[in-house]
Amino acid sequence: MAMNRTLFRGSVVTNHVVARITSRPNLCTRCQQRWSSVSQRPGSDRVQFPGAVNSKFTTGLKFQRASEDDAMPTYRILDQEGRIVDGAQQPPDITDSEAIRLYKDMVNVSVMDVIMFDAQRQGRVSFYMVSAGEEGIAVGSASALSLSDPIFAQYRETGLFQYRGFTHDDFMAQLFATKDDPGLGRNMPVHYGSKKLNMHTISSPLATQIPHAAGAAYAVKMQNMQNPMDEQRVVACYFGEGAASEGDFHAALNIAATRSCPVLFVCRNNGFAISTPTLEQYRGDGIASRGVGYGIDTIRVDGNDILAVREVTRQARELALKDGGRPVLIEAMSYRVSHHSTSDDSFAYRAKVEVEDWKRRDNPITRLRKWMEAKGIWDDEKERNLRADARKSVLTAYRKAENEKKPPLSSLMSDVYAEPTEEQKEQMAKLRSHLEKYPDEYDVSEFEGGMEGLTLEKK
Ligand SMILES: Cc1ncc(C[n+]2csc(CCOP(=O)(O)OP(=O)(O)O)c2C)c(N)n1
Ligand SMILES: [Mg+2]
Repeated sequence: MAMNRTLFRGSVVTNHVVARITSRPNLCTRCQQRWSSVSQRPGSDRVQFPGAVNSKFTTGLKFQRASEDDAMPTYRILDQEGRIVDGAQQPPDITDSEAIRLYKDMVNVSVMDVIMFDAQRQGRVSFYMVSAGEEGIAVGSASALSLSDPIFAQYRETGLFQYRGFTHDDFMAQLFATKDDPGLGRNMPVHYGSKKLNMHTISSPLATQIPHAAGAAYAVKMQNMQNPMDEQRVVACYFGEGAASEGDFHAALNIAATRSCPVLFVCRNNGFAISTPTLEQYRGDGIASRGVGYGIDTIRVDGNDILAVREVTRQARELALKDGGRPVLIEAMSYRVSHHSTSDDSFAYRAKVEVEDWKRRDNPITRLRKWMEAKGIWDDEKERNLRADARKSVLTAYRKAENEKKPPLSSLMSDVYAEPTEEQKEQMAKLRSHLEKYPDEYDVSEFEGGMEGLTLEKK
């Protein structure tokens, strides 16, 4: 019998196939007015305190206990075997070619991840983080966004970049910190960004992107209002459940809710914040319950089911644009199959058998593959070709980037002040004389322009 309940840490998968986005209670318009005066009417059955305008009076003294409530259900379309769970529902709204595209993007991410994880082990790059097990969340949600929707990501959403059109050359330029890296090698590997693709650069301090996204969504709301004939945009913001423990998460959700900002908060709940399992991170019902707490329309989805993630994101985007805008929270349940990063050995804090079990039992890539095979649009030969092509493309870009020049030496100090300061000029002069004094110790030829690249000029 097919398993229809998968235990994510702290939640249960159900076969509910209606994308039931848990909506905030229907407040009357008067209650939503900022300056409305609330007074208690004689005989009213509910509280009219300004802080809880729709609460019924009760004589029963009962503490609300989260542990007694059912966990929010987890929406899915496919089961672990890639079969449609509920045949009575509309079939997935996706063309064969789009499904194949999603599949190819997930495989490309996973092939690159394996190569780059090994590259770090060989000392070719300093650091790397894989998305193993979570490729479906990034690729599936990206496919339901508009290319013009600004994205604020964490670091385990490589599939977003892949789907939007980041090439293997783009990935490698950042990973090897070449002259073609728009960040000029100032960030750690995997901190991608792309102005062209409307993707803000990833930042290491956890959760900082969440208030940024709420603020950007407020700006986008204004633009949507001022230019109603233009394509209406939303902001998409990604983070892990661990990042949701930061104060920034709470501030961002509250401001987005109170200012009705069109932003999709997409939380990847993969069971861990490095070595801290979710059981030790919180006691509530995942991250989804927090969305409801902030009055935000919220849904939980099976992150290993890419078709479900795509459908939920599509509907969430529509909802976020309704009535001038509002935030929506999506909690995508998954499991972090790999170590946290190349700096981590997860078998120090979790059993290998648990990881092997997840790998064998459930995976967004194999799930979609099974669905496509049953439809007759995928087979072993296509699979072999896809993997061979992906590997070849990654390795070609890898070799090219490895031999590429580094950013010019001046990038050590450029972009700090509009005009170079006297102090900066002095430091550059000192650096120049040091390099000239010890030419055998420093190979400046690997930096673009060599010694010429030391000139600190106004752009
Ligand atoms: C403010 C801050 N605190 C701590 C860290 C160290 N740190 C990096 S990743 C991470 C875990 C984040 O977990 P989660 O948000 O669930 O993302 P996941 O790695 O599971 O994808 C921690 C604690 C950090 N980068 N920034
Ligand atoms: Mg996590």
